[in-house]
Amino acid sequence: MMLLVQMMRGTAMHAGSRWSRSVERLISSGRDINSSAHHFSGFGEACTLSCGHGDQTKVLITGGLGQLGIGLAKLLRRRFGKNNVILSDIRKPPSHVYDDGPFIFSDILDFKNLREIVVNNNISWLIHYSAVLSAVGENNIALAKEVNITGFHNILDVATEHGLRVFVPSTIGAFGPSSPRDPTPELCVQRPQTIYGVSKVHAELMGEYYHHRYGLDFRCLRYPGILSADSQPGGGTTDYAVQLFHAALKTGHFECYLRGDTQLPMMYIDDCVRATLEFLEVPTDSLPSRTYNINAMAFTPQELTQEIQKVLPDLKVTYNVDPLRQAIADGWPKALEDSSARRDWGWKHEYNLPELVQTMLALITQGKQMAEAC
Ligand code: VAH
Repeated sequence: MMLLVQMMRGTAMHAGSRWSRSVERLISSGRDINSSAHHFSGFGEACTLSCGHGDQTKVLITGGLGQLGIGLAKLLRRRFGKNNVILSDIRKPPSHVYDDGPFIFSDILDFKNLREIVVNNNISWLIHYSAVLSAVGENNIALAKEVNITGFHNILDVATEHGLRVFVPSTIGAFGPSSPRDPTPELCVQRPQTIYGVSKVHAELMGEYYHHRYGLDFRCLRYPGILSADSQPGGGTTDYAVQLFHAALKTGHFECYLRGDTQLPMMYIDDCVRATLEFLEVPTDSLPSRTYNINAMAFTPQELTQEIQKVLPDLKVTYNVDPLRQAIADGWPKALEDSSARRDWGWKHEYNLPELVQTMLALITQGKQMAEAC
């Protein structure tokens, strides 16, 4: 705890004296920040129990260098063993990624390459994180179609050919302005107005078709906006929430591209990756559905700002609305209804807004201190 206290003091000093008073207030409040930083040591015990008996789950994660891949790989490596989880992407990763476990080049648009990887590495689970997200997709529709539709078809065909368990994330973006919005039920009208949302509805429907037609073990969770401290989101509409935390600690000011009253469903990355693993471990015959909503919290930029100001009261947020991303957000759910996941496979979130704010501020502070120490 003391180390973290010094780290936060150090960051505050860097940001100017008025920030040190804010951070001092946090420290003197005696909040035990460390305990809110989630640990998966429980899987460590499971790993020594199960991995020693030749647990043959071999996982390939595509799009592994995006916001979620590295966090998911960490969790799966604790569960199945470091060398049984292969991270892949078309980009060269930072050097530490090579140290953390197997990393290979994989291009989902190259069916032959994908097939070779699956066969040569005896893959049994395929987690498909490659995607062009909402805002980037609206500015490059051809790329979004190529990656999110053609690439996805390759994934489906390789998974079916080799009898893999395949996970493809969907999103709140799979709903549109004509869907019920608060909350959005699992089964309802889906007429999204982004190429990202259209491609994800296509993925849900095609995955379920392959399940019923060929027996493919297809699984899909509709993710809310995901927040993570040590990885950047990749050009979506919910990215403001992550950017706000970094700005709060760096300069104390953030210009938000959404209106202050724009409520969106959000989730902390640890809940997201844990939900994904728990869902993937359910025996396929025990799942009544293939596609589920999962929900944790929902907030507006104003509500997030107010929660952070409880720790950093001098934080200033101004608004400069981006019409494209505001229009996208205005067509998305305000909250997801997720009772089916809670009933069918015991989904339960652990992070609400206060825990999110404590954890994000603590982890970003730690990250800055470590970067400055190098
Ligand atoms: C986006 N972060 O904003 C992604 C996500 C729920 C939204 O799919 O596009």
